Amino acid sequence: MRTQVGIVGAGPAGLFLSHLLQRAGIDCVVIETRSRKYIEERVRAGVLEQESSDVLRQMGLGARMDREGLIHHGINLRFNERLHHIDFQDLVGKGVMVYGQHEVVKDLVQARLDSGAPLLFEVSDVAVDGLDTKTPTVRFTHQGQAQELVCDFIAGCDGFHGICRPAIPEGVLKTYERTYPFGWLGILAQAQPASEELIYSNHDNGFALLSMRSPELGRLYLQCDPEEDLANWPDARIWEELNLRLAGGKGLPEGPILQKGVTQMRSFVVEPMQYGRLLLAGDAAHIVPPTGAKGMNLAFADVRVMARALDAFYRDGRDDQLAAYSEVCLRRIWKAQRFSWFMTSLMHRFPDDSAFDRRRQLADLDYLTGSRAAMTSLAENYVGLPMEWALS
Ligand code: RFL
Ligand code: PHB
Repeated sequence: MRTQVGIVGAGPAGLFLSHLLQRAGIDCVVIETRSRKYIEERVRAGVLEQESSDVLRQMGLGARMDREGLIHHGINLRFNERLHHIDFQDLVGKGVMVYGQHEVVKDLVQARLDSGAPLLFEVSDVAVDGLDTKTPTVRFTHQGQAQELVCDFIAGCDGFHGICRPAIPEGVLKTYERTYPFGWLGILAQAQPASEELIYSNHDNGFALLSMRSPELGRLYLQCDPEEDLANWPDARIWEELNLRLAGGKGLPEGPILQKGVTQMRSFVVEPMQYGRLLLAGDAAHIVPPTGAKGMNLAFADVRVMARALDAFYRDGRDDQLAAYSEVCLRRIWKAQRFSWFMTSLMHRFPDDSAFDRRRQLADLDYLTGSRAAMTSLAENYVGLPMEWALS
């Protein structure tokens, strides 16, 4: 098999890239180790920056999002038993779209299959080689047949645990990493969300977040131990703790819990995000803790920069944008890393905090919610910083 761009991974990065390339008239093949059902049911992120939803809409991929997604004009921060609203619309004239990542994935998969373009599920034994040649190759097994996909470029969109990043020779990448002494216990519940907009709560018992997937379906999170055993969290304890941290102990509408899981918190970046003709994007190159709601948006931003650079290569024979791919992406990625770290540090209880640290954290929140300048900065970051397309 021969293609222009071999895309490894059908998460938000790989799927969205396939649409951007198709629109530019560039051939690509997407391969995915999991089944279609699995990726369409994997509950993860829920917030699209304004520009992420705008670009989906412009590409003709936003019809269901516009019907079923929820536009939010702000968020709430809760601490010292009080709720403070941050009005993005008033502060920066923008908002965000609350629409599940798995719904985005479903829409992108359906549109790709409808177009008849190749998207292969349940492949195995995936390997990449020839990365520093003009014909990098993806090898894999599909329906029992060994396949060789010869490409001009490979897009490594295979997430944090993928095979593309480890295929880069040792010594090329520099890794920046921070782990946090807590995780998130996330639930999906058949329960009406108690608030129209998200609530991020800093409580003495730890962080909690109220989000949603629809007016009937709540998505809620509790700060927990990173190695937390779910057996310690029967449904009644989850609701009790959510009630305490989000609503002062009472009044949170409850309902059957449909899914439960624990997520580790990590900040991670590799530099550069490219080697020869392999370009990494999304979680394959960087991870943010979810408190800033940036992961899926960063994946989209990376592949927008990549698609532009590939378009310049095929259309005008220019490779300067490809050469600058990593550097251009990383400037914005580091700002999103900073924001995600800031939100994480602001909202969680750290086990080794002194009484001084705790008072300082609450003063940070008090300052933030009392200062229009500070709220504007938060709003500007949360709705999404402008795209950067070139080095300046
Ligand atoms: P993905 O989604 O991990 O997709 C990678 C795909 O590659 C496949 N794969 C392979 N395919 C072929 N060959 C191989 N060898 C392969 N190895 C792996 C995998 O099966 C998978 O399908 O990465 P991508 O596309 O970079 O997208 C990144 C996002 O998924 C991630 O950043 C977000 O989910 C993070 N995130 C959030 N992001 C936001 O923008 N807003 C949010 O509100 C938000 N909340 C969250 C989050 C992530 C969370 N969890 C569960 C980590 C909340 C949570 C709780
Ligand atoms: C979600 O809805 O899953 C969600 C929302 C905001 C976050 C993280 C996750 O910061």
